[in-house]
Amino acid sequence: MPQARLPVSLYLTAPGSRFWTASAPLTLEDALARAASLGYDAVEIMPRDVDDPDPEALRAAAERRGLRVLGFATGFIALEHGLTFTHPDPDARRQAVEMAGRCLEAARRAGASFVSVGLVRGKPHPGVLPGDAQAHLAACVRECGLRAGDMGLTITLEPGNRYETGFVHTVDEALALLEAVSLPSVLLQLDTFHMNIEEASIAGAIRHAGPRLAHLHLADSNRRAPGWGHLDFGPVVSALREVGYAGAIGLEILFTPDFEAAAGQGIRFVRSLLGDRLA
Ligand code: LER
Ligand code: MN
Repeated sequence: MPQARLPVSLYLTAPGSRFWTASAPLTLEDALARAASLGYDAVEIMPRDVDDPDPEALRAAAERRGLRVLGFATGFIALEHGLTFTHPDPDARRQAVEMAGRCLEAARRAGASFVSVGLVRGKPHPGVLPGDAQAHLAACVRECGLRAGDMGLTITLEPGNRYETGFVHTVDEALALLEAVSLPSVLLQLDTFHMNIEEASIAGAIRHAGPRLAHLHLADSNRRAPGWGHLDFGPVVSALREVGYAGAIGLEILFTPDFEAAAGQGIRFVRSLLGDRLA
């Protein structure tokens, strides 16, 4: 039985977001229309805030164009509110988890299947011992994982580069956290841009993730569209096939020189590399 068509999603940030891969100055409606016309199957969203954009309105706008909303990101909790899972103040950590819970609810209402945990992990704080920070992080991710499980959603933990987050830079570190959290609703999300900085081998990291790999972000070495940097994606594809990856390919890229050119390069590259199916 051939695998269903490999979905390709485009990572969008809500207008006004402070996230550095912020979509070009397009309205979300415009970005959805262009993504659909370029042949994307789905989008992921970094909201500007809880319920911004409105989840039902986002779902309707996406579905009108034949797009699925695949996932939400929680980075806004850190970027817009300064709340993180490793904050020294227990009340700030509790608020961060509450906001992640509201992001899960928004994702459910938008028809998404996962919520990613990246920047909300935070950065080391002088008043927090490393061991305590790890314990706080595991406790917060576990609470989010329990809520996600109750809603039929997945928390995807994405190792990030050391310049953006202070914790969980590699697959090894992410697997240790998954082990500590030990919930089927908490899985891995990998990103070739981050792996190029932090891993000894991108293909090796994908193989190491194996069946825990729930989602993949693709970008080249310079976070531009794949094919516009120096990464060799051949070994990445081989590793995805070896682990039987059956998720989507998410293009999380800088929209340079402009949205159309970058997003167009992204989907053309993925389809030329993978065709319609990974298997
Ligand atoms: C988000 O998917 C990402 O890759 C990071 O830059 C922020 O968490
Ligand atoms: Mn990513």
